[in-house]
Amino acid sequence: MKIVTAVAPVNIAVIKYWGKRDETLILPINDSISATLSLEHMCAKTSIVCSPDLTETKFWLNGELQPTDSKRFQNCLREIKKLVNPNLEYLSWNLSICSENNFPTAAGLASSAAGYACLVYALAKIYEINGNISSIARMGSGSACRSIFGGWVRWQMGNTTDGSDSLAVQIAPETHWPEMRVLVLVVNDKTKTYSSTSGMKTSVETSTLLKHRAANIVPQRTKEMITAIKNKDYKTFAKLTMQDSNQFHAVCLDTYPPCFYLNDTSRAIIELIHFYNQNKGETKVAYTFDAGPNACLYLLEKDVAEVIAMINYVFPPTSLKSDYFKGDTVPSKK
Ligand code: 2P0
Repeated sequence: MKIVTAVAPVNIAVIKYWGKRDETLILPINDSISATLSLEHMCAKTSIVCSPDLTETKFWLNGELQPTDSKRFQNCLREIKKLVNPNLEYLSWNLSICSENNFPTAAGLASSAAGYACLVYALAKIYEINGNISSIARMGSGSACRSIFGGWVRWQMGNTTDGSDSLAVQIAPETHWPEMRVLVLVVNDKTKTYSSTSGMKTSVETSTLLKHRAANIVPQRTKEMITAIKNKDYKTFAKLTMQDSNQFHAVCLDTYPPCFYLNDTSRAIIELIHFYNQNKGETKVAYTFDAGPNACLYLLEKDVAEVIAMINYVFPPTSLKSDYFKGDTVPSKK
């Protein structure tokens, strides 16, 4: 019998992935960049048992049995098995896979990113595979390829049709910008109304803004973001992060029918951050929102206490779930 347990944190994109050119292989229409959070807070944890005594492969997520015939799960398993030494005696044994998230699942908090990164990493450990497994994690969920690495990570869209060059690379390690922090403000921890997968499919089919973004905006913005991260240039990093979040949500509005991920509280947070930065006379906080109303704030350690105090003042604990406020360090340990 073989047993492996792995942990993978979520990643929060500062240049957003939105739109696929290949739905099956999960190939994106643009590059994206994110930071992987540290292991203490928002993580998926996956344990895998591989044994000749198991009569079938089973997969539990947060205590609920999941179908193992899903295309994404099967694609990951198949691609991992392609890399396994065919003489490995336990290659044909069944698996018992148990995965848990320590934060709300499918609430627009990158749970599938952590989940598939963790699953693929644990499978690679069980089968003793080395090398860049991010392109396999990508087949589980696009953003999962970025959680394979700690620190600052770029998902290169690649240009092949087989997806072999669509993988994640580390821009800078977790030690690079130790003052950086992420605050996650949970506005709503319910499952989101429109899944990212179907939302981005409709965007690709209907949004002309998305085409303009992928062709004319993201390539240059990606270069500028990499330079800002490498130089630890917070002001430029923050502006690009907020602009990219806003353009992603503009694409969601340009989608027909539109996807509304932000709510009134999200918009109030955006206004508050701009008001705060303006009053401080410099950029202190950057917001970014994924496919849900929850805000992720990137800021430097020295500003965390004042920003938390301000948020608690403007949004008293009854309006935001303050018990979910997380102070997290990025970049992280892997
Ligand atoms: C991102 N998001 O870059 C963007 C920003 C949501 C908004 O990656 O269909 O769950 O599994 O590839 O990875 C969410 O997309 O979608 C996402 P699939 P995924 O973080």
